[in-house]
Amino acid sequence: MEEPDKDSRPGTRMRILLRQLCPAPGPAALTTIPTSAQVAAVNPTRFRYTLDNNLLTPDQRQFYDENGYVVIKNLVSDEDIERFRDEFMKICKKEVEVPPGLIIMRDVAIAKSEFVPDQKAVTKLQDFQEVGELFRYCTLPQILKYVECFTGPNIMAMHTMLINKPPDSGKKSSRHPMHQDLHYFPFRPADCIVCAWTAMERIDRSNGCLVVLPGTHKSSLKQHDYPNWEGGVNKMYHGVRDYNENLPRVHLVMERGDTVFFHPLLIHGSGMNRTQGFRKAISCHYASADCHYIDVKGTSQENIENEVIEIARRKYGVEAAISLKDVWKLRARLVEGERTNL
Ligand SMILES: O=C(O)CCC(=O)C(=O)O
Repeated sequence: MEEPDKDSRPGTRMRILLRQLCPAPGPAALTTIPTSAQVAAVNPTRFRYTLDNNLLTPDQRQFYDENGYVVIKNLVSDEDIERFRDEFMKICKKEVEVPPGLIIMRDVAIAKSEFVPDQKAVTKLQDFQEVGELFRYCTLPQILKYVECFTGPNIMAMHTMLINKPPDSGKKSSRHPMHQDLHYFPFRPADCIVCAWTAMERIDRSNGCLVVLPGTHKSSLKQHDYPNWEGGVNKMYHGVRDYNENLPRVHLVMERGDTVFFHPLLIHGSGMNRTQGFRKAISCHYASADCHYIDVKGTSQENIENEVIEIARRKYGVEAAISLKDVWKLRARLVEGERTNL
């Protein structure tokens, strides 16, 4: 006999339905806003942002609702982290063949210096969905169990990164400007998207930990641009144009294996790496497969759309019209449940 679909649990279905009806506010939110009667009818729990699969405690759910992030200690084993690190080093040293979709990014301060085939030249690997050894991160059962609390049971891995923050060259370009990840995403609703970010070593203020502005996930998507930094800014590192700089900041000090799950509207960034080591973290943005693509033309996201399409054209030598949705459809991978939409 077929097992009943987890999605058919009334609570789960209702929350997903509610999120389809109720996108995060913002210029690019295109679906209809429910009436208060609809909300009351389909919102049976007191938590807006999480589903219950007996994993997050009520306190953790409350914390996420209020702050937009939750840190889970010691979620990824040393052994797995060593494997990710080994694969990363092999890619840097060109010891393995890499798939065409992988983007290898360099720090602006290093990009123009003499090329050395090791990690010094690489600041970030992006879109590693075809690198099996790294993509294992996105399929780790203990991560997916948490992800399900945010996305429901049909889970897509949408965007993957291994960030290798280099020692700052003195130009402060190792910083990551404060931003909302939703700026990069042409899919909604925002509440069905979550980032898992795992520290691959102890990360604190000395080597550039994540900095978050708690509660900003409740705000709308803001205009992003390249910040006007004297020492240069890395490619695609857009920052929020205006935000209240007086809002309290939290520096997330994390040990190796600790994982933070955060909402795509949470304003966050990371500081300079003042040490001589390369600070590593691995991350994946997940979304419910029930999300839908939106057209970002005419919205604040048009600038990133143009940039991403230009990069994809150059990378694949595509002359024909290619849309942002095409790029994302190519990246996206089902990791659990059914590929219903995305
Ligand atoms: O790992 C970091 O330094 C920040 C990463 C980040 O926020 C991003 O790439 O969106």
